[in-house]
Amino acid sequence: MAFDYERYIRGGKLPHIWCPGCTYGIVFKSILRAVDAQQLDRNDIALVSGIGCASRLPGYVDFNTLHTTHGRALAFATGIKMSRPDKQVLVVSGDGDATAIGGNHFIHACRRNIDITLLVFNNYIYGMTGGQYSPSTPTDRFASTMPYGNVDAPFDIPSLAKGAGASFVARGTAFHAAGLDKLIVDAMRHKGFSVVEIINACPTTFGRRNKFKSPTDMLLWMKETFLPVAAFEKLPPDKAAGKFPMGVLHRREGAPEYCEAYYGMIERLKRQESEKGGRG
Ligand SMILES: Cc1ncc(C[n+]2csc(CCOP(=O)(O)OP(=O)(O)O)c2C)c(N)n1
Ligand code: SF4
Repeated sequence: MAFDYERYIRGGKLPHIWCPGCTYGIVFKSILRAVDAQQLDRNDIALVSGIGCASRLPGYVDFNTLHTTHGRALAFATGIKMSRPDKQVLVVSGDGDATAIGGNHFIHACRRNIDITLLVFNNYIYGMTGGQYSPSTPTDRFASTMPYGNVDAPFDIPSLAKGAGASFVARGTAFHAAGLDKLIVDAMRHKGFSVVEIINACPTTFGRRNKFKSPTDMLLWMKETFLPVAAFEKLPPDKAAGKFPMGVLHRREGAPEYCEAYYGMIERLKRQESEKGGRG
C-alpha cells in the first residue's frame, strides 16, 4: 500500500518553498517514513530547525515544531530535551546553519552527548541566501562568494562530529533514500547525540555554478560518489580518491547521556541533603 504522507503533512502550509529539482523533498519524505516505522506518537516528537531552506521543513510537518534563529536550533532543542527528556527531539539543519553560524552549538552538543538527533542537510552551499560558500563547500568548487573557486578546505562533517564526541555518526544521501530511512531510525533509537549528514542537491545555487547540467546529474553524482562503508573500505587508495563512505560511520554505546547524568546528579544531591537532614 502506498505510504500516506498526508497524515503527517500540514496541508495548509503548502505549497512548499523548495525549488524544482531540490532534493529536500526526498529527505522530507524519508524522515516521515522513519518516524512512521517506529510508530511514534507525533505528540512525542519535537522537530526543531534554524534558518535556511532545510530549516523550513518543520513548518510542513504536523509534529511539535519550532523554527528558530540561524544556527541556534541545537540550543533550543537542548532546552526542550532538558525540560522533557521523555520526548524525541529531532533537529534539521543546513550545512551553514549547523557548521558555520551554529558551529559552536554543534561541537558542544556532540561533546555533551545529549539524546538529540541532528540531521545535517549538506548541499555544500548557503542555498536560501543565493549560494555563498559554506564550511562544507569543497575546495575549487564555485560559489557566489568564491567566483574563482573555493580556496578553503571543507569540513568533513561526520569526522567533525566524531572528533567532538558524538556517539552516533552516519552519512546518507538523497539518492539512497531507502537506506536513509534506516539510518534516521537508527540515529533516533540511539541513546545519546546522533548526527546524520545527508548529502543533498541544490541545483539552483550549487549545481548551476558547478557544471551539473541538471538535478539528475547531481543525483547520479551521489550514486557514483557515495559507497556503503564496507565497499568503500575494500577500495585500493587510487580508486577511493574522490569517493566517500556512507552508512553508520561511528557508534559508541554506553557513554553517559546528558539528561540522565544531569538529573541523576540532582537526585544524588537531594538524597545527600535529606540524609544530612535526617542526622539532624
Ligand atoms: C543571524 C543570521 N545571519 C544570517 C542570516 C541569513 N541567512 C539566512 S539562511 C542563511 C544560509 C542558509 O544556508 P544553510 O544553513 O546551508 O541552509 P540551506 O539554505 O542551504 O538549506 C543565511 C546566511 C540570518 N537569517 N540570520
Ligand atoms: S535554493 Fe537550493 S536548497 Fe534552497 S530550495 Fe532551492 S534548490 Fe533547494
